[in-house]
Amino acid sequence: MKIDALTLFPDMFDAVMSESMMWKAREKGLLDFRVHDIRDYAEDKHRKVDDSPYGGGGGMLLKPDVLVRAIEAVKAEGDALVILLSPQGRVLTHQLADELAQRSRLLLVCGRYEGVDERAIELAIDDEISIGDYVLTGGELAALVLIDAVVRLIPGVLGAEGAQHRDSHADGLLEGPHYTRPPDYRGLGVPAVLTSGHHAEVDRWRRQQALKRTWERRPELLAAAALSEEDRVYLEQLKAESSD
Ligand code: 4H4
Repeated sequence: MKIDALTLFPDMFDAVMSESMMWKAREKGLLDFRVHDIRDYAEDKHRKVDDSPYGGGGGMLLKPDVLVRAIEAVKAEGDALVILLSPQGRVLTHQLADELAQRSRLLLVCGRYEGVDERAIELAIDDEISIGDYVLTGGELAALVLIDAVVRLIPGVLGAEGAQHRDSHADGLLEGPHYTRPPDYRGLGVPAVLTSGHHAEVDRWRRQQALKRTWERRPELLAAAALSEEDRVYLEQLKAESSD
């Protein structure tokens, strides 16, 4: 997969894109990542990339001509799905990350200031994606979140094949509790089923814990989750117990 990032702050990507998972993905040839500085596409002598909004209101916007020129230059190297990171986008979910992981090339446009001139969006943006309903100072952190969530789903990037597809949210549920050594920590033990050696019982317990935690913390996820009849029976038991 190729991912290009268009940004005014290319240095922001260095540390994260050189850390273990990303570095291994790049070394394995599973990820080709490149950063491009939007300012390189400003043609005036002051390399101006922003300007004040028509109609007033303060703040600055990314100029359409500079941004479209930058996007078209990067796309000239190969077609890509052009994504603007912005609060106006549809919110990133596991399912959306999984869809993006199937793509051969993504071009991530990192907004700055108060946003982007609408004509650049109309002419050159394919999709707007938000990482959540809050406003950041720039789209770079959002782009890094999206890259992390997508790249880890590329087959071969993470060790245990397929493990990431059993992650929290992968099946529409939150994950339940996890435990590791020591067996007793400050008087707190480990659920006996986890040391029983009964793998089927462990799987059942983990599924029930995931259902319980999802019901308690994010009940709205249950409507879209793929639930078995056994899952539904367990949830009914939970609801009955809670109303006692
Ligand atoms: C864009 C800030 C638009 C404000 C921006 C506006 C996010 C997010 C984000 C820098 C850019 C901000 N990007 N998910 N959340 N004027 N980006 O906040 O439309 O409010 O991805 S505005």
